[in-house]
Amino acid sequence: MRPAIPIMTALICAATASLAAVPADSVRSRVAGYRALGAAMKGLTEGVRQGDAGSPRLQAAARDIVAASKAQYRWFPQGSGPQPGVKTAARAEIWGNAPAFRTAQDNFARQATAVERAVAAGDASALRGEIRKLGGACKACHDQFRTSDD
Ligand code: ASC
Repeated sequence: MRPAIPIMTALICAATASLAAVPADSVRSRVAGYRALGAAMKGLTEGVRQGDAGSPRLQAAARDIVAASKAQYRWFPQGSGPQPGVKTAARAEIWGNAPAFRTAQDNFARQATAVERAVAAGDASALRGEIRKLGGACKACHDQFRTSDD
């Protein structure tokens, strides 16, 4: 029964390899992630514009934004950058200057949490300030790491 372990190892390795996404799949899932994030941002900003500060709807939007800010760390696997046959707005600097991209991601994640706290506190004025800073974190990353805002 000695070969049992190497065979199992080979099967597990094969299964794991088949889970590795092709670049187009990575692009598709991050675009879907950013769409959901954009929808949550819209819900948040529209709610606040209508005078809402801490409703369950706003709490859900903030929760979605925090969830996206955590998930985004998995949205840019190696090999999912610009290349022939792949349409992506992600710039090569994401991988070429990984520490700077990580800093931008961290800034966004930290500010998403600040927004969630402000929603929990229900203070409209403080919340507006945190949302403005959150938009700044989105923009900073777009300016440096995204080809265009289409
Ligand atoms: C938003 C949103 C973005 C950012 C960006 C900031 O509300 O959907 O992509 O803010 O516009 O410049």
